[in-house]
Amino acid sequence: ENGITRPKGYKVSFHYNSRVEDMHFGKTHPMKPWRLTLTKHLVLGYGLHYAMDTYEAVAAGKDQVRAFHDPDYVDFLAQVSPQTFADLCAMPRFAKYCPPKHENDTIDLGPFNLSTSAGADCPVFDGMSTYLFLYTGATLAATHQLTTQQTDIAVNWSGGLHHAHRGEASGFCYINDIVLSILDMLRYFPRVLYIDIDVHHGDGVEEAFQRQPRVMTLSYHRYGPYDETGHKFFPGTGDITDTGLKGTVGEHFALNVPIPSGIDDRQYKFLFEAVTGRAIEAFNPSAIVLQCGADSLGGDRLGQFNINIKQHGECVSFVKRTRLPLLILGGGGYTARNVARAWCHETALATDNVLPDAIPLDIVPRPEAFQNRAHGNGLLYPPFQRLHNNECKDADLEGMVKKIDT
Ligand code: ZLV
Ligand code: CA
Ligand code: ZN
Repeated sequence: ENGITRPKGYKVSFHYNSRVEDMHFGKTHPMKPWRLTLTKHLVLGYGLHYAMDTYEAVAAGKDQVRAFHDPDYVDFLAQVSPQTFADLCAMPRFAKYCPPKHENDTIDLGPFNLSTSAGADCPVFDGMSTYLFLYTGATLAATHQLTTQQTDIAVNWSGGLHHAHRGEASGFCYINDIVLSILDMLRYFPRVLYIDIDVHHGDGVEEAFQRQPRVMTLSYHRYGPYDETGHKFFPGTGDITDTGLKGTVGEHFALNVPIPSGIDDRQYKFLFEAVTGRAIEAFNPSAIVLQCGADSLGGDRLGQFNINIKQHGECVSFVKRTRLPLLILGGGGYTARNVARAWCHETALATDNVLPDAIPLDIVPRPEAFQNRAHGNGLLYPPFQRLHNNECKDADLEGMVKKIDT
């Protein structure tokens, strides 16, 4: 009676474990697992769980994580906590990964780019092992559903942590669940296309597959100097000329769409559909992984785009229309109420449901999170306009599409 129906002719599976919600990266850290709680409240409140097969995620095994990551790094992650950190660092096996200390360091870095100092990108926090292996387990279970053809679209909003490297954490990402998923997929699918609409460059995934012509990576991201000091927007890679490792079979299997700040819906739609459409045509993928980082939305605490939830969702719909096996993952997203709105809306799109636009406030345990005097309680609102000055010229964007096309 809530009007939610299962999609006709295909299946969607949803992978989640509420234990990821209790984590705190630190008081001032922008990554808030609380956004996943809000997302869950909306998804369940609207009744979208009736439209999918839902699975409670279990932790990934260390052996599974070793399929990409360095064995010493995996052992460290499996044991680390604020209590064990110092002792682990002192062990000869891990001490060799500790960088030398400099006198005027503001944060002291441990091994693998991890740190217990407040203000670190990749802090060591209580329960972090549990958190890492759970979001990874959810992505691997979702992947298994796809590779065994038990589902057509699999969703894990707690995954999509695209910056993690083989032996190092980076940018709030510790285990690269995306790389692990694609490695599994390559055993069943001839070619996998990875698409990344997080506002940051999907560097960890691109790097992992830079010699692999069976994986094409395509990232849309803010790129270029962003402040008075000329500092680059994190992680600083993903130039348009970066198309994969030169002189290897992987060359031409990476695509990057670097975007200035303030891009609006119309411009993003143009770029996304032109470039993604051409990539699908040329690469002819057998499956697609879509990282839906919600920090590309206007009003995000870290992002600098002016994209609305509706357009963010249209990227999902565009990819879904290929009817290829599809893995949908989360990623960044730092204005929690908007992250939850976007990912709930995209869960509805995945299951072919249309939700009433005003969030019924009685469906969520914390209605105040979705009530706003200025913007109301719409699911697709507030619309984000010109929060950042639009530095994107149509002619430049068209030039970019032409350049990528060659
Ligand atoms: O959304 O961070 O700029 C996927 C994702 O793509 C940096 N980090 C690096 C370079 C030197 N550090 C700065 C250290 C800052 C540490 C704490 C913040 C704290 C408060 C407010 C903002 C930040 C912050 N950190 C903003 N941008 C950064 C980036 C990392 C961005 C990762 C994006 C992850 C989940
Ligand atoms: Ca991106
Ligand atoms: Zn991001």
